[in-house]
Amino acid sequence: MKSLYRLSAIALLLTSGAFASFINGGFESGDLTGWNSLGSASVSGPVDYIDEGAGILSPDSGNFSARLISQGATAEQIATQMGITLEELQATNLDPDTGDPTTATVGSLIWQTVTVNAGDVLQFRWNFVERDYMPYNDWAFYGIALNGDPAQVTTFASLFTVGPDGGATINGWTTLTVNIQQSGTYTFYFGVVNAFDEELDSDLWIDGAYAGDDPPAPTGEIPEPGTFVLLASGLGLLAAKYRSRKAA
Ligand SMILES: [Ca+2]
Ligand SMILES: [Ca+2]
Ligand SMILES: [Ca+2]
Repeated sequence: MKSLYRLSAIALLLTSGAFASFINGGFESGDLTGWNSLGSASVSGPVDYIDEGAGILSPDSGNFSARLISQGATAEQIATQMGITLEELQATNLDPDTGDPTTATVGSLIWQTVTVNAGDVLQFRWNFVERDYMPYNDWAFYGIALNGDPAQVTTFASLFTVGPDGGATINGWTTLTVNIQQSGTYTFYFGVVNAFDEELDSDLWIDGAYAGDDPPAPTGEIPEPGTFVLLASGLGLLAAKYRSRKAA
């Protein structure tokens, strides 16, 4: 009886095309197995940024991390993949002086669809390497889409905060945790884009992607930046959208 139940549970997972946690969330297959990608996204061992004055960056755990370079796909392709407009993507990174959205040119994106229960968390380790200077405010973001809806996109690293002056800066490995308040099939996106031009690329490294109720304890010296509560604000946004549509 138990095995029958298990079999039907597996069949259900196979039909929905989503799994209860990330496949290859630590990228230790040495490739992007389980992930989809757009642009210059791959899996990497240590990278030498010494020529740019930033040092060597090594994978957070194991031998590999995902390395996304802000090249290869247009910002429009990236926004469309997440179900949002280019303008909405650009509005996730406001100019620190003027408050205007930042023009995005090219970048890369990875994503995976996972079934998540209420009370679970999305957790991942990120490391942003900025290799430009202001006003070329390259940025990294994650997106969360529930049941195929447009993604709610949040910027978690920008050149302005990591290293606004000339030369490259490695932010350091950091944990980001998101509380999931509603059960469903989620697509989680991680991306990085160039701002204004396509000259000096910034990189986003991702490792340890986890979705479930027992996340590994954060490691490293940098404290986690806080826990983001998703759907409360997401639903608020949706409601606001419907309201404005009705008014228009
Ligand atoms: Ca790894
Ligand atoms: Ca810089
Ligand atoms: Ca750049």
